[in-house]
Amino acid sequence: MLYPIDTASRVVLDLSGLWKFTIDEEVNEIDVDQPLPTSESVAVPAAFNDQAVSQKIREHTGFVWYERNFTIARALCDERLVLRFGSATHQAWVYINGKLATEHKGGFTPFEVEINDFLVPGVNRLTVRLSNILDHTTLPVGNYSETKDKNGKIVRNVDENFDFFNYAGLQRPVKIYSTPHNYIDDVVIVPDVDLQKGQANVNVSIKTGGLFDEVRVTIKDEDGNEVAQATGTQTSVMINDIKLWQPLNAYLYTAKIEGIKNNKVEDVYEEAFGVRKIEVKNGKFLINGQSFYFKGFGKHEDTFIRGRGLDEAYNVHDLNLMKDMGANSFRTSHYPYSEEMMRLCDREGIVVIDETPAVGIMAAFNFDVSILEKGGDFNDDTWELMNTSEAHEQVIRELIDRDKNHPSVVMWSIANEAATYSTGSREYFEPLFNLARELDPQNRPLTNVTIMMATPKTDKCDDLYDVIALNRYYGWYVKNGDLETAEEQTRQELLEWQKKYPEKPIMYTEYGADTVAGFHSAYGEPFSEEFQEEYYRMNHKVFDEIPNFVGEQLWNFADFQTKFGIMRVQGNKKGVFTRAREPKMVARYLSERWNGIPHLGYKK
Ligand code: GCB
Repeated sequence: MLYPIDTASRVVLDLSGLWKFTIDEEVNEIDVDQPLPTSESVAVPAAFNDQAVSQKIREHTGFVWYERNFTIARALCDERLVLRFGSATHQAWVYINGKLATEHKGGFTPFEVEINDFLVPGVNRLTVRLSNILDHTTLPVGNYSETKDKNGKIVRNVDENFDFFNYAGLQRPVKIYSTPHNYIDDVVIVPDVDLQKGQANVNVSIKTGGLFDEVRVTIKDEDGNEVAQATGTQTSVMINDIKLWQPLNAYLYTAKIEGIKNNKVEDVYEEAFGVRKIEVKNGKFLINGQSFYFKGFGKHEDTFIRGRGLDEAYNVHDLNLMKDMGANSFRTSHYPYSEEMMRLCDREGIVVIDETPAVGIMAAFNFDVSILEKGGDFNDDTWELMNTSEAHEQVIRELIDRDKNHPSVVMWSIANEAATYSTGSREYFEPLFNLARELDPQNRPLTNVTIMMATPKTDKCDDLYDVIALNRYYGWYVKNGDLETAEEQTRQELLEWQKKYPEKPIMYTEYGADTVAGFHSAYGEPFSEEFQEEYYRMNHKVFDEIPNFVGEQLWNFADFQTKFGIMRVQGNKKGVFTRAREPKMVARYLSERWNGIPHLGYKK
């Protein structure tokens, strides 16, 4: 799906700003033919939860309503008009002037609908009903229950099967864009790079709506100079003397696509792309033929007041903090991030592991590896309880469709910490891995980010992963505070993986320790800033001994909000930065380490 941009043939109207808002108490039915009966305001894009200063609203589970009016200028009325949501969390029903225009399930991917037939002259009313319910059919997974209060009213409850706050609402931009009635619908760009010759054969496939006599593709360099041209909807162009997209040294070409009818350019769209080659071989992760070492973070879209709402100032600031520390990459833990962030990463040369919202596919959360050590088949009911295949398939389709052209995306993460050690996991995952391989036009590597219980002995799906990605908490959830034993356990497990799969690169996608900013300890006690640093030093010592260990993405970039629970005080404190992005003590050590490790060619 194309990102909406202004071009010579397209206009984008941004519906960000203040909308009307109400939670649905499910007492009186909301009549979509009437204006929403509320005087509450909410800002879009942002989660609704923290805006209201009301516990009832913040913790509301069920349905909420958004509404605003819009007017289409006369000059655009004859164009094709498309209403597009960057996301709507987690399920949306969209009404225009009281008529249902579209529905969408899944809270982190865009969707759109042509609205011409719904419009009236003058002021139009856009109403959105949203659900933030998560259950065993959705991604992420929630444990859903319903009770009745003393008046017989339904009380809905979601116990999140994951460790982040269930922010919801219209958290990404809502836009209307125009196109001519003959239009460019999608563009797929696949650069086939010959590193020796310094050339790339760039395959460009274009999907159109309506009819063109001809479709023209012009490739421009960063200075706007034309470097190649071709015609056709399935075409390829050769670029000589290529400038590669490199980590932290991005170069973006632009494909200008023109749909021509009666010798007139009717529609124009421009898509930026990078020329780069990703390979996994001999235990290495290669970018442009050189071994890449991942240095960075698991993150969250999580800021004060906005929740998971898009904040481009935070995005720019976060990437600048990363660059300052010598980091080069992050994972979109635990859901697809905004398109604006993906475009920024393309521009900045930040390397991204792009993750689906498949988190919580596990019946019982546990870090206790010992229960598996008895051998034999292990069944924790996950694959009987969970019914997420359909949602998983849908989101793999939508994510790859959305992000397929981004040079920053170097690998897909199919899930975070699913019960891949449990009987039934293989039957669940194999078709999903096959689907992702079939769908990605750039054939990127795939991984599943594994929980501690998925070891070389117990993981039933590990042969499907191109890269072994490990979330490990030796010294924190296991052997808390005992870094000596943790070091041994870390070493032993990494060596076991390397032995089992000598050709697969191994990386950490999570490791960390909750740390209260300002808490110090002469004894390196857990939760102190000293412990956080010692914990990372221990891990890094082991990483550097393992030849096929190709990356360290720690948990987490910043402290973030979670649900309440005895394990969390004002959220998860594993940040290297506080939620306000102030560095904890460990940031200096990490900065020294990472600035000393080259992005490419560290472990040859
Ligand atoms: C994990 C999860 C992550 C949690 C983290 C923690 O394994 O993937 O979502 O936040 O552990 O801090 O417990």
